[in-house]
Amino acid sequence: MGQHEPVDAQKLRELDIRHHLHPFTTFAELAKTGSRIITRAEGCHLWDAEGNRILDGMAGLWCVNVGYGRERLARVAFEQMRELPYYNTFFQTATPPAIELAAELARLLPGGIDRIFYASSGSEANDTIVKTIWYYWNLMGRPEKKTIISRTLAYHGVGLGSGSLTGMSFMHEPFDLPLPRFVHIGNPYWFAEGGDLDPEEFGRVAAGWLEQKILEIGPDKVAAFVGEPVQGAGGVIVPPPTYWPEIQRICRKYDILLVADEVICGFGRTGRTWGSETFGIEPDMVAMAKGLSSGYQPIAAVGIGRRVGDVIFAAEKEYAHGVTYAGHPVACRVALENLRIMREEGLFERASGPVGRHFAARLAEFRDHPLIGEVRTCGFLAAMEIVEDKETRRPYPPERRVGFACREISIDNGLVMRAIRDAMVLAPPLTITEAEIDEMVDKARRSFDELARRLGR
Ligand code: PXG
Repeated sequence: MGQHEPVDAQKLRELDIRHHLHPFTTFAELAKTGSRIITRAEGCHLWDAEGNRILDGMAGLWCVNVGYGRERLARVAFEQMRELPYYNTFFQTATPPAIELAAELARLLPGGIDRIFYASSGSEANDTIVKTIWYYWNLMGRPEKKTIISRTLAYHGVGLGSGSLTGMSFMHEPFDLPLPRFVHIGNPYWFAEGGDLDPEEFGRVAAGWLEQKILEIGPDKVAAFVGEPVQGAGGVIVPPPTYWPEIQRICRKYDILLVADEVICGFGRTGRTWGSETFGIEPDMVAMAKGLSSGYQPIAAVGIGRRVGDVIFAAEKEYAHGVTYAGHPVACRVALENLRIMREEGLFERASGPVGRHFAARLAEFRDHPLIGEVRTCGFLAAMEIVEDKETRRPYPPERRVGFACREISIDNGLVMRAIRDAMVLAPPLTITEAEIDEMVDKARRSFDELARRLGR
């Protein structure tokens, strides 16, 4: 690996603290610790500036579905940059990659979702969805039907609209969000909220909160319900199987649009191409990003089904929305090649095959660990809940930050796990092998054991 220049990590850390504001970071805390600087990656592993080799249990930020180091993606980006590095899709122009990717997504998407609008991030995709929902009801002559319902602990992005859909109070309070007309209901988090109900019953109860909220606001005022099939950043909240069919029924009953945020679940994460397929959701619109390009290029998209698509397509009116990089030819070319790799290697379904079963079975071993109150998996998504009391599912007080401590121990052990509250989360590249899953489980076990020792358990 002689082509890799050594980096002066200390110097970089100083510059980083001085000039670089990181997302979702307490700057004063970072100034004390400094950043871990990641310099290269291959397959499912990262290397930091000190030369440590780390298994990436999070596929970057839930996005590097085909793994790192794909020459083919680098090559198509290089070739597209040489041929046509940029042209826009405004003013009645288009480029071949933008058209071809739209057609490919229309082919892949479920249930008649066949029109694609591009963006550069999941947040922009969800802002597009918010505006398109409102535009649709305006075109339908129902301008009062505008309230959008999403859920607490939902993550839909950071824009003014997408950030309002998001249901995290720590992201709302500093920025005076949510905007008016955004309303949140509880989420189907059985482990934390289910009490004595069995998961199936709790799933129906949690879906019932949607109906209650619709009736409280008035069905004539409710425009849409937006949800992630599995809530990712909220803590890999896997809904009971009774939840989504009931949500679907309620949306139909009250004539409310149903939107699936597939930014994490899309492109094979749950063991089918779409989370909507895994959970039997028939959305009117979907948001896509992350796995669309496996993170090799910043690209996102909105898929629009017939109900909304036919109306906005037929309107004798400009759809006055879109960004400079919508349908960026390099990003679209890379996404197309990424989808080709996923198809050739069976990655859309890999999480529901033998390797996915190995992932679920090995992680299930942690149910016997003294710290772990629940292990839940869905495809290549997993959460392991650290609790103070396994019987009552009682968590540690948040100020003890045991999840954060576990994450630090884990990285030192050579595994990136994400801590969401005290749920330790995994979402590895879909290319992970059985041997790498074993490596992941060994490193996670050492981390849990070390944490247990520190907690005196
Ligand atoms: N929808 C979902 C379901 C997401 O998970 C977004 C939209 C927004 O995408 P952009 O590209 O604007 O970030 C996301 C993003 C975390 C974490 O800490 C999760 C995300 C982003 C950053 C951090 O788990 N998800």
